[in-house]
Amino acid sequence: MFDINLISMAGEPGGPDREDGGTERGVAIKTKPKTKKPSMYRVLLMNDDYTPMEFVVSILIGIFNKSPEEATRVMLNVHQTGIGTCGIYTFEIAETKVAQVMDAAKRNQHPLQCTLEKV
Ligand code: TYC
Repeated sequence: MFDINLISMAGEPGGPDREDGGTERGVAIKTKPKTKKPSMYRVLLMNDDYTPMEFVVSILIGIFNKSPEEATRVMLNVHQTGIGTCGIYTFEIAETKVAQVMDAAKRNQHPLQCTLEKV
């Protein structure tokens, strides 16, 4: 997004009153890129009593790009506390990963639940 900022206008208060015989007239503008950080979303995995630990680890490796060691650590944290973070992403990516987890769980008939929350 670009914002057009008025700098000054010849002949106006604060403007550049030129006595050098310049012939340019009108408005001086500059464009400033307006950068806005995207909102971030935490993808959460819920514990349940039935989804096999190995399945959760495979989800964390395959969808969240974790190493086997990190995937095991995250899975055990969810298993012990009831909930845990898989990662933090922009909305579209977070939403896609939640859908991928839910789809894989459904296809394999596991009750695994995954949601997102705004950071
Ligand atoms: N609690 C499950 C078991 O004992 C393992 C598990 C871990 C399930 C994490 C879901 O998000 C989960 N088989």
